Amino acid sequence: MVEEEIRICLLQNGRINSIQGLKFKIQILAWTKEKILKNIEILMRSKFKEPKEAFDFYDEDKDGFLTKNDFKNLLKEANVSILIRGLVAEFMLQSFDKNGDELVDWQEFQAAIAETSLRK
Ligand SMILES: [Ca+2]
Ligand SMILES: [Ca+2]
Repeated sequence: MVEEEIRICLLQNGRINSIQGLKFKIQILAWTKEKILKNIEILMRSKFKEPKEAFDFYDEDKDGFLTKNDFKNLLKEANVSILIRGLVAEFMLQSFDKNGDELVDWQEFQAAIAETSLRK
């Protein structure tokens, strides 16, 4: 699924509050995992020397945790459309966050990154 198709789906569906919307959300999440991680990987490779540098950069308040908003900033730089950025940020937060505190610490971030080919 390409970004343009998602855009069209969004326009057709309007609000995501129905079964149709739920199906659509699942489609996005499936698309997200491969495509978004790839985009992030490219972003990280071009902008940062190592994942820790990226983590520290997006941890704006330097408290050692990434929030949903931090992920939105990351996705913005990874050229993810603003239409799906919130949804994707939510998805990333939920899939990276292992202890359920709605925050992603360095350990969790590192573990998530290790699943991609970003490994050094
Ligand atoms: Ca933070
Ligand atoms: Ca966490």
